[in-house]
Amino acid sequence: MARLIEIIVPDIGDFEEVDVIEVLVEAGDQIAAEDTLLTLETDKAAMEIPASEAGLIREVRVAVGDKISRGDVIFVIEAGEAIEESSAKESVREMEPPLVSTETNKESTESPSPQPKPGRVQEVPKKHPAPLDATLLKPADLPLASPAVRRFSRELGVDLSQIEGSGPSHRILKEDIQNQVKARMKEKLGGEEGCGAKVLPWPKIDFSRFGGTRIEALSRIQKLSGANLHRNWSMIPHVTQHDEADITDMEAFRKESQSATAARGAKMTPLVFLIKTCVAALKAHPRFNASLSGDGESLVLKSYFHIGVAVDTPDGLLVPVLRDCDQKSLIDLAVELKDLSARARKKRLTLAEMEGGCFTISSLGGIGGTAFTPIINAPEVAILGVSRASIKAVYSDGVFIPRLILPFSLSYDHRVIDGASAARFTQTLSRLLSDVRRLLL
Ligand code: CAO
Repeated sequence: MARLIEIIVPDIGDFEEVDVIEVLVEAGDQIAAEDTLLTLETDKAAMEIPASEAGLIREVRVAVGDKISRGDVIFVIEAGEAIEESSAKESVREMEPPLVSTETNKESTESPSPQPKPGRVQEVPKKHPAPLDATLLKPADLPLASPAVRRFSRELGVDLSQIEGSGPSHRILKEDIQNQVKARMKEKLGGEEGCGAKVLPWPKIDFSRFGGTRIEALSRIQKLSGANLHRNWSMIPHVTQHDEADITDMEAFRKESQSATAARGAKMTPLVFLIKTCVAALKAHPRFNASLSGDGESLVLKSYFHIGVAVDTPDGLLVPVLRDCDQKSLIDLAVELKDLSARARKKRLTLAEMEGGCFTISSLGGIGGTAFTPIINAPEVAILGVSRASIKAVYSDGVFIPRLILPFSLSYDHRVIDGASAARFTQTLSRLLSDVRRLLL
């Protein structure tokens, strides 16, 4: 059984003409007991006014900026059975029966009020229960600021809860709001310190204006690796050190070892030697076999040697990891590489086979090119890009001799590795590749 009840401002102490700074409900809202209806503000404090009964808001007779005093009607609510049971209180004004009728309701206020449903609204009895109880008034959980400052923040759309006040007891001052707005604008423009550099929105272009087009969706792997590459490229300060190695002797040995490798169904490629060489270089330069801690405060140095190898698949790039490469022979590694790359291309790798890497090798040597800048595979701190070996004339003892030269490029995280260390690392690689017997030492 529903009843219409006018909610009036209770005794809020010695205050008259108090500012309404927030109205949190509107006509048609269903409210529960103790839901905050509005926030008032005096010169000294802000107060929330909660409902003491559940019901349906039929009329809102107050708006932000209004000044209200004790006895002013602020809401009309339609309460249910529960209301009848509670005791009558003086903060509820008796309503005349016409207010119950729809027509009278319409005239009584400009704010739209939901039509009472036939049969739901009853005649109003002489005394009403109180939906608003002055004892429920509570200080609003608002940051300390004067009404003028609050008004100013509302005008500029600044959320006071985001501001640390610089006044006494962290009171928010007008200057704090101005500084917040300035900081936000600077942020949007890229900041003064960024020389005005800002990230422009991605260009939206209708390419069909210039000729025929066709849409091809990215594969799931491309999307996943794209997101990783984007993060790594934009978050890691990359530097790439280019170097080369004379692999003439290594190439002779590689060819010699081919039949033994073939006997196990695999192929001995320069990449297999590179895996072993990288392990030796990581042992000599432990900072390359490390990861930055999440907070960037320390390095996690690893004493295991798991090498990731970038594999080009029809669906995108995958990086299976060969574990404990320090404990495996060249032929073992060749066999494992063949298996992992074949399964990568058939989408048969498990997640476990793609994690735990210490260092990655990306070899484009089978395809071509003289140098490139590989992107570090976070949380690793370096990656080796390998290009195609070719015969070059090398000046030695007064003559030019033909040698097979392998170009490679080391990208490293400059937060962890400095340039001199990177040059030393690539020189170690170069020395080892030039004389692979050293790997046995
Ligand atoms: N210089 C000259 N020849 C090279 C070479 C090099 N650096 N590296 C490989 N070769 C030769 C091999 O010896 C092989 O020769 P044969 O056909 O005469 O035997 C041929 O090139 C093809 O090698 P491969 O590609 O089959 O084998 P691999 O061990 O070198 O590489 C794999 C295996 C899986 C890494 C490779 O197939 C692959 O997918 N590479 C692409 C990686 C990639 O896309 N990286 C870019 C990522 S973005 O950073």
